[in-house]
Amino acid sequence: MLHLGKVAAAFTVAALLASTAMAQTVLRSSDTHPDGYPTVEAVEYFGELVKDRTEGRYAVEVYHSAQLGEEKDTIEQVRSGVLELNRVSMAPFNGTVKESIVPALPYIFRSEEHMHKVMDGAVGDQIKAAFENTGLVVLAYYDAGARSFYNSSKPINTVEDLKGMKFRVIQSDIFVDMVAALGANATPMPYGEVYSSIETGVIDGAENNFPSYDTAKHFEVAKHFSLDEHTILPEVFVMNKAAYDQLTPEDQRIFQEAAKESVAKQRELWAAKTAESRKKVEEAGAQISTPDKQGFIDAMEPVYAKHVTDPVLIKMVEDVKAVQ
Ligand code: GTR
Repeated sequence: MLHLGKVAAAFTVAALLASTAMAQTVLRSSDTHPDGYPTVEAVEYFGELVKDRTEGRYAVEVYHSAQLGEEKDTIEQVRSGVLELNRVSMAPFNGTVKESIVPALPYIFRSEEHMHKVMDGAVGDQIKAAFENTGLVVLAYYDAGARSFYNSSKPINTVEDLKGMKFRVIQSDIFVDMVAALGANATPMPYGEVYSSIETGVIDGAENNFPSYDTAKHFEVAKHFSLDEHTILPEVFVMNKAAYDQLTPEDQRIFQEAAKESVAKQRELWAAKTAESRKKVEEAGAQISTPDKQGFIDAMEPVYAKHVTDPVLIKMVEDVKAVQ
């Protein structure tokens, strides 16, 4: 008995020593997209860099495929600290972080390069500062390309063609008003409900980029894709502020540096995935039309008139336009 007790005690001590040596804080991160999607890979890459550079004191686990819930719910989780990290679109923040409205405005960016310059510069920093007031630290902005409309019934070549149609939009008033300004009807709903809603005819279609259209399989139920590219809205990778504030200054530097390197990685992955997805959906029968964007741009005036009234936002819109 005595002997066994000693063995057990020795085991316990050994286990304790081992766990102290490896003391590791695991940070959980959510993503609505499946494994292998550029945002999932970018956060995993961030996690590897952090693990390496903190000698294993921190590790990141990515819960992809909406395992922890739809974006709106996981945003609440990361704000309250149930989750430490989260990768989501900027749009669901439009109602809580007013500065996040600016990159969500239709046709605000002339191109993806323009968006990169803006988000990497002073306007991007201004948006980051605004997020801190809601208990979140923005670690990175990632690419989400341009969003365009797709539907199950017909090709869209002009604004007229959209009249009376019903589209799912991401949960943001800017998107609801944008669709209304085009003469169509918007239904905000979680991403995970879009496929079946199109399939059952509850909506005619939705709007998104090629990688989402592909990986969420929306192309199977909505084969008409109209490349109107109304929004070039970046993604955001955030950390709960209380969790971030607990890091030592040196660890914060490691996290920031790793996040920055993950942005470069994500941009490469994004470009490749966009081309791959476009090819795949075309081969599967998606019909891509390229409308003249001017009519769409002209129709957006009421969206700006309604949402860009605050002097801070008016100035930000001017600043964005001034970026060459
Ligand atoms: C995607 C984005 C997701 C999600 C989705 C949606 O482009 O990457 O984070 O917001 O759109 O439309 O809900």
